[in-house]
Amino acid sequence: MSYFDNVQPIQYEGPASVNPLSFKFYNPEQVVLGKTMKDHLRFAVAYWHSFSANGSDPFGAGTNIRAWDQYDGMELAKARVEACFELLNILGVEYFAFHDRDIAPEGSTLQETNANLDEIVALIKDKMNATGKKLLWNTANMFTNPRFVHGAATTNNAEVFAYAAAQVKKALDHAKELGAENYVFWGGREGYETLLNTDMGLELDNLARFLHMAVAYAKEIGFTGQFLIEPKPKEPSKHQYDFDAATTLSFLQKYDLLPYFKLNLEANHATLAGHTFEHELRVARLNGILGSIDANQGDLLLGWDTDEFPTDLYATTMAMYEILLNENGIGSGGVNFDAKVRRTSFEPIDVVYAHIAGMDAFARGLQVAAKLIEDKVFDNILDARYGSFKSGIGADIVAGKADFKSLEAYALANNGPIKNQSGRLELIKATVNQYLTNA
Ligand code: XLS
Ligand code: NI
Ligand code: NI
Repeated sequence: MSYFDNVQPIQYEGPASVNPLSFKFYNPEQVVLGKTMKDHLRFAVAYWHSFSANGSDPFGAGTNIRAWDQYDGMELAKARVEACFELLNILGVEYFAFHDRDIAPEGSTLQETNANLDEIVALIKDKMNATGKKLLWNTANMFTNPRFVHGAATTNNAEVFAYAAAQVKKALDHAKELGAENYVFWGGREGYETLLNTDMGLELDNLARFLHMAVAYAKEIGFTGQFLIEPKPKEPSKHQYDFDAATTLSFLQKYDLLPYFKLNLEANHATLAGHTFEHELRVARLNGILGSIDANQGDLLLGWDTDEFPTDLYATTMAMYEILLNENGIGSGGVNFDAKVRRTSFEPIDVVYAHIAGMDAFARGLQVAAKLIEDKVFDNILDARYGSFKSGIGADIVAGKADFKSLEAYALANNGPIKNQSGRLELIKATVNQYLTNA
């Protein structure tokens, strides 16, 4: 049976096509800067948004019409696996990502829960073998169940810490079993509501202990996928410890975890933290920890994680620019659609349209970013803007040949007024617009 209206695999038809079930920009085998689009982008479908969510919001019930909802329990879990592989086939997407609790229902004991998981993981493994689809990453959901009310690795309750460890241990076994290329830690409840009852020092030390245990266990079982931390400043926690890329970087450094972790950066989390997505990608890239991305976008008028499908070409261009400049591009990571259809887009076909929209937005962003790089647009801007550090006193500063005394002597000897150059911001923005429309 088909969960997506018997839609046939989507083909590239080019920007002029009026067929809504076609790619306008995503042409998987097209080579851009020496690599196919498919290999640059490594798209992934997120299980939780596309197969587990029902379209509910805090004020209203689910609206999504999904044929798998005729089942429940393990039958529902199995139907979702079918639906997932059907969608991957329709979209020509090679990767998917899931939380443990997305794929199988919890039982009444941890033993039962794990048995449910094992059964579905075996089914997923068969599907992967039959289709060649791959797991970009898996993760443990340690935020939905009420036991995590005070956190998981940063809880005040040691029993919860132990339970969380057991959960991640199992998730790592499954990561290994399915050949996951990464494993993600997103700490939705790893934060606090008020310092009045919080031992921040202990909580952060415990988080580091927990992550070191994960590193040790992965080594023990021979799981070689990349560990990723996904920063987010808030929601559901009021203050989340992995606030943004820079905060997470300093945490990793302090606790000697930097060799084992990179970041999974999400567009909407960046904006919640008061940054652009490209800011987060730049911070990660400059520090060698850009691992993967969760592709979505927020809404400027809303202050929460709306997880909309990414359609803003300006944003996807700037994101792809950072990824193209990253050593080895997105590497073992990918462009994971951590995005959901709006509550008003409740038909199954909307899930297909939404992914096409996101894939085309990233493909177009890739094309424009590649052209900006080929034409050295930003290189030229930076060369001109920072030219003062190429010769004279600037070159001495960069070479480490200057100190306060030599700089004071220089400043005293140059009595004329200092001249600055225009930043030419409007001209630069107009140039980017030209590339967006013509590249
Ligand atoms: C929530 C996060 C979550 C992670 C995986 O805001 O984006 O979905 O990607 O736990
Ligand atoms: Ni995410
Ligand atoms: Ni998110």
